[in-house]
Amino acid sequence: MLGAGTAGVCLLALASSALESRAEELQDIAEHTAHAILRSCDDPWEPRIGSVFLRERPSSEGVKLVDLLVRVRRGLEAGQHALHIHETGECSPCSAAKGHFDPGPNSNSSPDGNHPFHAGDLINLTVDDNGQGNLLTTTSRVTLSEGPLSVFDEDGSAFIVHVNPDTYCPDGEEAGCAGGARAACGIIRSH
Ligand SMILES: [Cu+2]
Repeated sequence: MLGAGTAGVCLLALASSALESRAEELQDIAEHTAHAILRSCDDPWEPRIGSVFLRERPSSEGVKLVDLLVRVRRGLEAGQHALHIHETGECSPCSAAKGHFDPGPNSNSSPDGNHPFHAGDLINLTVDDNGQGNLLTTTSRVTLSEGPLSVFDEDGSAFIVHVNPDTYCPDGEEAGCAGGARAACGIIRSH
């Protein structure tokens, strides 16, 4: 028969192994965070106009989900703005971010050509009359951790906020349907 002391030790061992696995889980999550500082495309010397925080977490099925918290504080006109992950981690100039992030065997990063089917396509960001915009959204199309959908591929990735809203191109290929000119850019950096 086990004494009270042995049971206590067992409980302690259980509790500490649960704690350890929780700590590992948290560390895992913490390893997969990233951020981007958004800067104006018109004036690259303009200080940051906003930021994006990214966090990868597993869904209940173990699918990798990435939460994105976008905050804009100034520099953008009121209204809706297309927001995408673009395929290259370069913002000088904003066109250096190239097309929409779309890895994979059938990759087609053409902004209007394969929209809204790119892996990097997101939803519109709304900016209010005070120039403030906040968006919390989740995507399963990209990952921060290693893998075929990782934004941290050889040449990295960047966020682009566009001047106009994304219409999601319901009529197929149509110039400007993915938001037109580029308003802001931010290189995605891992923590
Ligand atoms: Cu874009």
